[in-house]
Amino acid sequence: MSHDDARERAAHLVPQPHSVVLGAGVLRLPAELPVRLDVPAEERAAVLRAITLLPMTSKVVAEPAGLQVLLRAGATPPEGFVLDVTEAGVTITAADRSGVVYAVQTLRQLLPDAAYRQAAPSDIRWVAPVVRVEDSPRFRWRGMLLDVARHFLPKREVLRHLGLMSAHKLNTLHLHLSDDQGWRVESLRFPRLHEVGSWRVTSQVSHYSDEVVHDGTPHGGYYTRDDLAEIVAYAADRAITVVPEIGVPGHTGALLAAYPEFGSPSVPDRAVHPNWGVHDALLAPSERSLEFLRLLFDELLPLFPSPYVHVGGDESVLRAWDDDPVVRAFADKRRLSGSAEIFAALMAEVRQMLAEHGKTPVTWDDSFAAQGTAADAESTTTLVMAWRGAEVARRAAAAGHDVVLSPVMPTYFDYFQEADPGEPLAIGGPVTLGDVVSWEPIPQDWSEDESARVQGIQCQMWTEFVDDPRLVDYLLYPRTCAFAEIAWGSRTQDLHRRLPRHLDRLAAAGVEFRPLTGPAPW
Ligand code: TNX
Repeated sequence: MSHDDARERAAHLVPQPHSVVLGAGVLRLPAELPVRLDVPAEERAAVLRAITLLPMTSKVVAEPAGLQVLLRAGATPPEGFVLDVTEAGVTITAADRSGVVYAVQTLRQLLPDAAYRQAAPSDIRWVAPVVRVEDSPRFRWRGMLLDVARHFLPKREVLRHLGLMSAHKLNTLHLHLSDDQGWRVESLRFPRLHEVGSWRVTSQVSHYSDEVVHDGTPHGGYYTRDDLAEIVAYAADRAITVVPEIGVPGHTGALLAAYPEFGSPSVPDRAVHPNWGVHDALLAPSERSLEFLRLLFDELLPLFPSPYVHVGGDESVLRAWDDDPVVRAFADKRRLSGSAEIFAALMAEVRQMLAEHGKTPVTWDDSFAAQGTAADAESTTTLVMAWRGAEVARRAAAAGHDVVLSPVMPTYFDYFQEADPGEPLAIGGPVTLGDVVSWEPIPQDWSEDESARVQGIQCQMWTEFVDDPRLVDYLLYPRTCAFAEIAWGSRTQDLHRRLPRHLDRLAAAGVEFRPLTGPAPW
């Protein structure tokens, strides 16, 4: 019975590995797993923390053991692994720490679903099938955006999503920390950012009309510096990089509610915006606001070891600059004419600030497109995140930018999952599970050079309409399972066969995914 179950689990892995060779028999793992490490000294602690992702406890031993980990440069492709389960024990071979994490996550899927619970019944038998799995990812950026600005997500939820991302072999969390509707990072230097910028009156905009209903209940929250350090460390243990987004010059309503002096005076609204949509709030480039940004980045960037920092650049309504004397002075000094040149100059200044911290900037594709001919060659150091489709992505790639593909269709998971009146209110769509499953991110007519610019793909969890953490689960899963297969580059197209069994794992983990049978009532 348990033999069949164990073998069946090897046929229901998500994402589907490149090679799964099933042998005969099973391995029963003890409640306390003897572990032998053949890893460089400086990696030992991290590898041991990766092993704690397994449900049983472990003890390090010197001799051939239940689990052997071999970490050696070049042993596999980057982030890849070989997981060899025999009747005698498990051997993990990897070239880097991420590979070890993914081997451990794969082994966890080979165990009973209770491996996904916080605690398992004490009489459980941890049985894995005899199998050899060889695997490595297609894309190096396998991202998920969490918009914690529109609706704050408590730290515990962010940590939980990091755990789920890692289980699906996603490796980049794009934390959308600032927007018109909220600022979510503590600042010691500019405390009004979190004191003022993190609170607003909640609102809900009906999807079917423009009626705005303010319910008058304040909504807010922010992460302290210690919270962020914890999030970053928790992510690192799961092979995930946290890329922070502090966006300029648009989407700065919360920042400007806290520090109006850095905005253009013609935009009168100085509150943290209670409703959705593209707003006029606009940071005004001036020597003073550049100094503010410099000090802000000096304070915040050291919290994030990520080589990338996202600086927005999207949906910036530039008309507020037209008659702003402060912006005029900034432009005159640099001999700039027109808002496109001013925009490009501001983004170049920001790029320079990031460079001083050794960071590579990321912007939305609007920023690439808006800069037009004003862009200098050096601007191609910016990674372009293309949300408006393949055409703009291709132009960015052809211009020499690295790109991450995050097109609305099918990576905006804030959209309805089906055109079904029973679905909870969402922002648009639908983006169906099938749309995600059948997505090929790079169109066939792209040249080799253009394709090589694609660093990876990203799914988006915007939260304008998502005021309950349960709804985040519902919208992310199961679409994220399909997304993870595309990001990983699984070659099979039979997710529909494997998904029901995989959702049992997520159920054990307490994920409130959308049932395959249709909408759950809310
Ligand atoms: C567009 S993607 C946006 C977000 C919204 C999202 C809603 C991008 C650069 N801008 O600000 O949250 O649509 O689906």
